[in-house]
Amino acid sequence: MTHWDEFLIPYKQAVDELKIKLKGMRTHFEKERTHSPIEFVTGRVKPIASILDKAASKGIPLDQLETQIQDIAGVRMMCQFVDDINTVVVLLRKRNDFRIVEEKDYISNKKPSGYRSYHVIIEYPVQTIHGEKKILAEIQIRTLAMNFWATIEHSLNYKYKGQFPEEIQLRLKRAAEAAFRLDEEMSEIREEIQEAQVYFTKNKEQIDKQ
Ligand code: 0O2
Repeated sequence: MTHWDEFLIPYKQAVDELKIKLKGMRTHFEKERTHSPIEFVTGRVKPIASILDKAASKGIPLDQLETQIQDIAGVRMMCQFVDDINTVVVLLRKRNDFRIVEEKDYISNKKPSGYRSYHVIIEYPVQTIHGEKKILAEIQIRTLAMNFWATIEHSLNYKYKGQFPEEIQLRLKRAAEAAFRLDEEMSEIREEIQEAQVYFTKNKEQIDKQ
C-alpha cells in the first residue's frame, strides 16, 4: 500500500458513510410523505493530483494537508429550491455525528466567478482499525441550477486552467445570471410544483401496486 492509499483511507470511509447518512435524510422525508429538501447526494474523495495542485497554489506544506485542505472528503447535497438549502443547513446543525467548524455562505455572497453554493465544513470522526481519527470534510449544499452552472464552469476551468477567453467569460457570467433567475422563478411557483409532485408520487404508488 502506498503512502497516499493509506492517507486517503479515512477520507474514503468518511465519504461513503456521509453519503449513506445524508441520503437517509431524503428517504426519511419520502417516508413521511413531505417535500424532501434534498433532491440527491453525491460525494468524492479529491484526486491526489488536485490535492497536490491546491497545496502548491496555496503554499501548504505536505505535512499540513489534513488541517489546511478542508475538502479532501467532499459531499454535495442538491436541492430543488433555494429555501431548501437553509432547511438542510438547519438539519445539519442539529446532528451530533459530526461537529461544524465553519460555514461559508456563497449564496448571499457569491464568488466573483458567479459561483453560488453553501459550504459547511465539518470535523467527522472516522472509526479506523487504529482507533478514532477526526478528519475535515466539506458539505456543499446547492440548488440544481447552481449545480448545473458550477459543473459546467468547473469543466471549462479545467480546460482553460482559469484563463477563460473573453467570450466564454461573458457567456459564463450570463449563464450564472440565468441560473439565478431560474432559481427565483422556481421559488415563485414552488407551491404549484410541490402539489404536482405529491400528486405524481401518489399516482405512481397506485400504478406500482397494480
Ligand atoms: P474541486 O475540483 O471541486 O475539488 P478559501 O481559501 O476558503 O477561499 P477553498 O479552500 O478553495 O478556498 O474553499 P472554497 O472557496 O470554499 O472552495 C472549495 C470548493 O468549492 C472548490 O474545490 C469547488 O468545488 C467549489 N468552488 C469554489 N469556487 C468555485 C468556482 O468559482 N467555480 C466552481 N465551479 N466551483 C467552485 P476545488 O478544490 O476548487 O475543486
